[in-house]
Amino acid sequence: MADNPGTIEHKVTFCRICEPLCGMIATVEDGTLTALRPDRDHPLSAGFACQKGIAFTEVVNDPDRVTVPMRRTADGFESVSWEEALDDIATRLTAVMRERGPGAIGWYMGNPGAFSYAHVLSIMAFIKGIGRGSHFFTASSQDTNCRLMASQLLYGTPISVPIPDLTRTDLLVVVGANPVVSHGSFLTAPRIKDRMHDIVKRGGRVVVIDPRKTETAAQFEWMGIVPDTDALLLLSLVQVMFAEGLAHTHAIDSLVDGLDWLRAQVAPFTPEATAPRTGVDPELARGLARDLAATPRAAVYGRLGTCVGRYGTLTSYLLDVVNLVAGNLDTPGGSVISGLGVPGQRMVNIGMGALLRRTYRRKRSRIGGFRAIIGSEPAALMAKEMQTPGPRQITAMFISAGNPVLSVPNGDELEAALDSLDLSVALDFYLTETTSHCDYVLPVTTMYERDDFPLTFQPFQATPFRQATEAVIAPVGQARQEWQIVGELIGRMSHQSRVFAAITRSGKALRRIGRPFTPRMLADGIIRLAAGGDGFGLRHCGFTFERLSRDHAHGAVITPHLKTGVLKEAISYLRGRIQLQHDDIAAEIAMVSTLSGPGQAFPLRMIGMREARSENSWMHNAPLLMRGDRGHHGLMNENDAAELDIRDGSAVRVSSPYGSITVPVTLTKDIMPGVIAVPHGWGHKGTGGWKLANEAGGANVNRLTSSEPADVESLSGMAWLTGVPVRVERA
Ligand SMILES: Nc1nc2c(c(=O)[nH]1)N[C@H]1C(S)=C(S)[C@@H](COP(=O)(O)OP(=O)(O)OC[C@H]3O[C@@H](n4cnc5c(=O)[nH]c(N)nc54)[C@H](O)[C@@H]3O)O[C@H]1N2
Ligand SMILES: Nc1nc2c(c(=O)[nH]1)N[C@H]1C(S)=C(S)[C@@H](COP(=O)(O)OP(=O)(O)OC[C@H]3O[C@@H](n4cnc5c(=O)[nH]c(N)nc54)[C@H](O)[C@@H]3O)O[C@H]1N2
Ligand code: SF4
Ligand SMILES: [Mo]
Repeated sequence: MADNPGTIEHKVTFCRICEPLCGMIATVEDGTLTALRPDRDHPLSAGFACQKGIAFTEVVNDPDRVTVPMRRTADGFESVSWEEALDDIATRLTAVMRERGPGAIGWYMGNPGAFSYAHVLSIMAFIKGIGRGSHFFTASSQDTNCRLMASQLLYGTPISVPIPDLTRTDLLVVVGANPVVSHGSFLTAPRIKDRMHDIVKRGGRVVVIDPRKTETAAQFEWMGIVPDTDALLLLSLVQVMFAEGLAHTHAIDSLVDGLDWLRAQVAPFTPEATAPRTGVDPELARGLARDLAATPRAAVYGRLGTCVGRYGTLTSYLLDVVNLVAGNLDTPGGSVISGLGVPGQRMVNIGMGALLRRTYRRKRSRIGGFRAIIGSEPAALMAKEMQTPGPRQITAMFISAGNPVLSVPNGDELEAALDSLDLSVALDFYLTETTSHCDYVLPVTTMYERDDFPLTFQPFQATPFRQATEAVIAPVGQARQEWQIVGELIGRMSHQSRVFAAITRSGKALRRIGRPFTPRMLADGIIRLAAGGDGFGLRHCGFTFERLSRDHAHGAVITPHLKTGVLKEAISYLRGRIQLQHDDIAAEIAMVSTLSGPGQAFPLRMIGMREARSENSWMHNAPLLMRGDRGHHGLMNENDAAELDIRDGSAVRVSSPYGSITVPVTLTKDIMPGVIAVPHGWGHKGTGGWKLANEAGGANVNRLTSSEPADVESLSGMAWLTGVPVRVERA
């Protein structure tokens, strides 16, 4: 990076805080990032960026940022050299491996990890190299694993996930998502709010099913629902379609196995039968089922609110089933599984799916016996995996890009567990509630200090699109990229595993012929093989990593619309048909049908709430985002509050069977009675770390959620974060 003194440069790049990946122009003065503004020439975000994206300059230049390796001592952290830190970590890790085996080692990768291809790929290599029995956790068990599991059941592979064809649909039903605030998830669609308004402009509708009249629901049509009852409503929608002869049976008969089984399963769930529990008027439910089946271009889209209840896999499965039975799967304006467009996609899916299904069957968590989704275990059980003695007890733990003390159920338990480890290492740029418990905090680069290609999000783009970027500034201080840190450890431990030895050998061989050995080779390979790529020379002018970042800096649209009629390619089962019938699904349906309302002791239900100026737990130290009297507060129905003699703005004590917190509440009509919404990611106390965040106060809502195996969703290991029974009292 040539950063000549006195120069001001404007570099084209993109934001990687959340999923739309908005185009950005970075102003770099003398090698320092001084401003970020939205890129008007980005084909999709076209001059839009949100407050978080703009405020990221303050994260890069944050005086509280960790920019040198830190080691924990009896009285706080001290800086150490990279050599000293890496040597000591490798030595201690080797000792753990020798004495206790790979099963004593664990890694948790948090949400921002998914935005860096190199981070993901290097950890996968590391875990593989540590060997069988090691533990791998990600934020996905608080987020997406049930969605992946539903896909594994239906299509045979967790990686075939349908998205709504946003740009062509005429009826979009949004279930448990708040895209006006979240900017879309499992759906990469810059300016998503505008795209939803386009639907209305072309004469269509957007219906939002949510316990709260959210910022999204307020702009479109709101249908209130009792938390954690979506599965019942969706069963009713399918029941109506079958009972009223609206099901597109003829069209889908050749696509699926188990249609009669499904019909029998849903038969008891008439809208009248489920209404007392969902709170949805039976006529409204019937109307919605009819509209979905009759509108040629309609799609149901579910997100976090449908994943973090107790029936996440069933709910995700039913979302697809509604689309399928209504004739809206794999159709223009419907719900579409769009792959990367690599040659032999079906064969790739058959192979990958078989492998992942086998891992699912074979790998079980030590605590609770949960199966592994894409090789990952339930993070809700991480603390118990550290504290329960026996073979495979975790005694050495790595945490990259995560703040599980705030993001995982029962943060208190996790804090204690982290303190009990023989070795704990964080890869982060802040001293947080989590990292401040670690023996080492290794400083990493922010997104603007690394090259990138958003590999994870490619199949979820509403408009197929490619963009890659180079780093816009050099690493701040001594920060290093995650893959470089992992690489250093692998190099130091090459005698400990065959995988590490092979990686080290390949690295040396490549360097000898003058080629750098980096994960970029893999990302480049995928770009070249995928739609729009150069096919390794077969397609003249096709994309490579370098051509994308150099010649298409603002990004390139590949096709204006999603490809449809491609369902078969997405299916991993050899029969090439969707499998509807599963004993596990039947068992979940039986369970949800006995679902009871809240009891006397905990009469309310708690849900989550995302905020425009937060990103989970990690942007509360940016002054731009903390202006005004910004603080943590819950949201409560004003009638519920009146009964409890609670006034607007007053502090309340919220208690669940698992813990309690105190938080001020705002009163509103715009939430279902019996429901309280509390944002997560607050309650900062990163010792010696982010000062502004610590001063902001608030409480860790995950002191109210459960880390008991019985409360973890059985099929996919999802944490239970919504519909949690609580009691609210004046504080
Ligand atoms: N500004 C901002 N943007 C973000 C984030 C952030 O923290 N701040 N986080 C990012 C991350 S990590 C993610 S995963 C995405 C999430 O993206 P979204 O899923 O779009 O965002 P949420 O706000 O979590 O939306 C969940 C909605 O489900 C509702 N809900 C809760 N329980 C239920 C239920 O039982 N049934 C139904 N039908 N609805 C329910 C909630 O009221 C809420 O409106 O957002 C991303 N974007
Ligand atoms: N009650 C409740 N709990 C929830 C949720 C909820 O809705 N309700 N949402 C859940 C969801 S969807 C998610 S995704 C999780 C998120 O949970 P986590 O991923 O565990 O936590 P984050 O708050 O996203 O913390 C991200 C950390 O990564 C660091 N970081 C940022 N960028 C980088 C980077 O490039 N590299 C590295 N190494 N570090 C970086 C930040 O400093 C921060 O410490 O929370 C979950 N928890
Ligand atoms: S919406 Fe997300 S990707 Fe876009 S600027 Fe904001 S934080 Fe960045
Ligand atoms: Mo998430």
